[in-house]
Order: sequence, then structure tokens, then C-alpha cells
Amino acid sequence: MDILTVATTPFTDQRPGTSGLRKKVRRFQTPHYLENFVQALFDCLPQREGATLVLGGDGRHYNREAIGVILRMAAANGIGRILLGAGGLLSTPAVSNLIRRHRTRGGIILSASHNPGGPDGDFGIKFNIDNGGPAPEAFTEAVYARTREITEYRILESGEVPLDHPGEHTLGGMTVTIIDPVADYAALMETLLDFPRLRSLFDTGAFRMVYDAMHAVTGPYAIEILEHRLGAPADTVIHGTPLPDFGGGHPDPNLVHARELVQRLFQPAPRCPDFGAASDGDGDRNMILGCNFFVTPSDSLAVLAANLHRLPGYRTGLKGVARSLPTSRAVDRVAAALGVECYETPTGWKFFGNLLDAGRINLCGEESFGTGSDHLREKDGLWAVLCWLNLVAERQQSVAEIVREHWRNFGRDFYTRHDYEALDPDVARQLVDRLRDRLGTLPGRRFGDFTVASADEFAYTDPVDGSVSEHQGLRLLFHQEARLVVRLSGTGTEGATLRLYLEQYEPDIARHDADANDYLAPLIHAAGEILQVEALTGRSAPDVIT
Ligand code: G16
Repeated sequence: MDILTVATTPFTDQRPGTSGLRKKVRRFQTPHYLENFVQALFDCLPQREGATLVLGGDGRHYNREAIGVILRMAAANGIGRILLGAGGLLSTPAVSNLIRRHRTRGGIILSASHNPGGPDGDFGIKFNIDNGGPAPEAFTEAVYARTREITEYRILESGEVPLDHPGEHTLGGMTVTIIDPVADYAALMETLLDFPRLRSLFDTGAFRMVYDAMHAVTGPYAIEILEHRLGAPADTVIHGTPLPDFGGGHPDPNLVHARELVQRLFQPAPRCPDFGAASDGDGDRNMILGCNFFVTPSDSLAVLAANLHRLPGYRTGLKGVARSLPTSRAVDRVAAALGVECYETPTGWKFFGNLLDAGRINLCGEESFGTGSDHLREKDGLWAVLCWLNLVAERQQSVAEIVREHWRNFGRDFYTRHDYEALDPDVARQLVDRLRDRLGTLPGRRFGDFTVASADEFAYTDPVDGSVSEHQGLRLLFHQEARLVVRLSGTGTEGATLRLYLEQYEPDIARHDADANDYLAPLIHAAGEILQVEALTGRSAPDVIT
């Protein structure tokens, strides 16, 4: 098979965002677009010759075609071996696990995560390094710089491997090992969680659970683990077949997009299942529901932190914990009570990598429905679901009882996120710039019921390698134990998405059962006054509230 060297010219829009390069499928289908980015990635990969890489994606539209291109380019660029999920499928946590378990040089993940799929939807490509985690900014910036100067890429003229046939295949001088995407991951879960106890949960048939795989990658993982290994009934997993367009749905596990699951969990108690959960496109996010009860991701992190020692893989307890800036401070209270460090990082899983590698933390999470531990270097949706099931089984309490007890012990951090999507990027930037310019003038000023105590722009110095990440979000603390964080999303593909994160602490048990939106209404009002979102954007309400 001949290696072609194809002349190309740079694209200017290939800077990776919060989590790799995400664009419309049609953008990726532009001739040379994918190839340029992949060549830039290979060019930046140290000791590429003969290296082993993991490759897989969430099965969305263009997944198989992209895998074909990447395999031919990998062979032409001297990669020695590719570990590929059968059917081109691998969840993000499964890739992280395979990189670590097989000590590969890294892995390529094809996914736009929770973004919609299909021909008019989104696609993405992300590189994870040899610790199993997302490549740090220094690497992604080097790849971006390379995309700006690229003049050619290398690709095998022809050749393909049968993606659906496990076993060893040869492509040019490269070996492609096609593996069962689920096996290694399921084996890992068995080492971390109490599978016999989990099985006992389903033994009598009294415990009812629904897991929504959203027609995305976790279907096969959830069916194998929940139904086959743990004995949950055969209809526990819904939307379990991965589809290129996610069945027309939006694979984002939140109260808005996991509609059917939410309807099932929010109905009168006798008909309502005990436990509900969902994962996103590539399986790294999770949503946890009880009967008529939603667990915010920030509370989920705090509850797991307080209960980590109850899980077999974590008997020594919480070593330290990290949360992203916009994640509520509920977990900080747990860390303080346990006397362990709580790190505040910028949004993006890559910022947890050094802390996990250095053993400073063994749990981390984000408001964006991501939770993980030192078992991997990615957030892990199904793992979080299994942790919660393990707690329910061990504590013999419902999801709601566990969370309410947590609030009684630590107080409740009411929390909500408001997203304004597809804004004109200039308008969104102006809104943020305007607030940034006023930060120094805000302390002491009163907006509605709230007085600003401090206001700054978050910058992070990595305590392990000293690297500095600036401009990571604007934060306003109020004297009333409330906080507002404002930032622009780094994962959208259409215009700009403005995110407002609002939270307020409530120690009074009598007020813990208030509806979050009602409780936070005065803070939401104050945020409107401070930011003037409606006046500046013309939007009277957010597009998504989570
Ligand atoms: C990615 C990142 C997360 C981040 C989330 C939202 O998640 O891995 O760390 O919290 O995006 O980021 P943003 O607010 O910039 O849109 P995923 O699941 O999309 O890969």
C-alpha cells in the first residue's frame, strides 16, 4: 500500500476548546479538515514511531468514516499499533482505562460529547495522553499552532479494516487490534464497587431502576453491567442501542433533554422507580435521580465525598477533592469537615489530571454532570451511577433520604445554571468584558437583596507543575453566602453560549425542601440587574436551566 503525501493549506479554526476540537459534522467533512488536524496531532506526538494508541468514538454520524481516515493516517505516520473498539465504539472513560491498562502512548476519542449528532449535528476529536487524561493546554496549543502552518499530510492510498470484527488486522505496517469495548471497563468496575451487594439490590425484584443510555455509547456498557452482571431486569436500560443520530435526541443527561427518564421518575410514588440515571454521548457524564428527586451534580459530588469510604475501592476514604470553579461549594464543606484539601480548578477535566497523578485528590467533579475518581483520568458516567447504587444498597436508604440527610449534616447549597445559547459572539464577549471592567467597583454595592463582598476574575496556578491558566471565569461573592459565576462555554459549535452559575447556602433545615428556582429567584434577579443580559442580548430568559 502506497503512502500518499497530500498537499494542503491551513484552516484557521482548529483551536481545541474545553474538550478537544468540536465543530459541525459538515465542517469536519470539508476536504482535508479532519486530515489536517490529525496530522498536526501526529506531528506533536513525541516518540510517535511504533507507538500504540487507543482509538474509538461514541458512534455518532461520521464516526466510522473518521476512523477509516485516522487508521490510514496512523499507518502512514509510523504508528505501530491501534487498539480499536469494535464497531468504532469506545466510551471516553473506557478509552482512559485502556490507555492506562495497556500503557499506550495515548488515545484518540471521536465525540462531541453531549452535543446533538446526525448529519446536521456536531462532531469532535480529542486526544488523551499516556496518563489516560485529556491532553493539557500546552499540548493542545502546540497542535493548534501546527494546524496554522501545515502544508501536507500523510495517508495510506487505500486499505481498511473490518471495524466490526474483533481480532488482529494489518493495515500497511501497522497492527489494528479490534477489542470488545466493554470487557476491560466492566472488569475495572468490579474492582471498585461491591458487586455482590449491588446484585442483592436487584435480587427480590422490589428495587426498580431506569437507566437512559440516550441511544449513545453507554448502552452496551450499561446492559452488560446492570442487566447481565448485576441481574437488573432486561428493561432497565432504555434507549440502549447506539445510533448515529442518537435517535434524533440530544444526548445530554439533564432534566431538559432526558425527558422520558424524567417523566418516569417524576410521578406518584407507587409507579415511580426508585432510581433513575442517564449518561451522555460519550459516557463521561451522569445524571442521578431518585423517585421524584433530582440530585444536582454539585450535591452528587459532595455526597460521594462524604461517603467515599463506604465503597470497596476507596476504603481509606477521601484523600483530597477538587471541583471546577462554577461547581457549588457543597463539597468544600465536606472537605473542611474531613480535614482534607479541596482544590478549585478551571472548567475542564484536564485540570484534574496533575492533582490525580500526584495523589493529592482521589475524587473530583463538575457542575456539568461530571464526576470521577483516581481510577481513571476522565469523568465517568456509569461509575458514578454504580457508586450511587452502591450507596443506596449499603445505606438502605433512598436517593432522596441520602441527600436530605447530607443537607441536615452540612447545610444545602441551592444551585442553578442558566445558559444563553447561540448568542452573537461579539455581544457575548462584550457582556463579559463589561462585567470584567466593572469588577473593581462592585464590592460593597447592593443589588436587590445582595451585597457584593468580592469580585474577581479566576486564574489558576496548578499546584503541581506551576502552570498558570488565566481568564477562567468571573466570580462575585455576596455577603449573603451567595455566589455568581459568569463565563463563556468552550464547547459550543454555534455562536457563543453564556453561562451563569448561581448558588446560595442555606443552613436552616426548615428551608431545605424549597424549590431551587423559587429559592434562588432573588439571586437570579440580582444577577439580571448586574449583568443586564436582557438589555444587551435581547433575550428575556435562558435557553436551558439545569
Ligand atoms: C466538557 C469538559 C468539562 C466541562 C464541560 C462544559 O465536558 O470535559 O470539563 O465542564 O465540557 O464546558 P463548557 O462550560 O466550557 O461548555 P464534555 O462532557 O462536553 O466533554
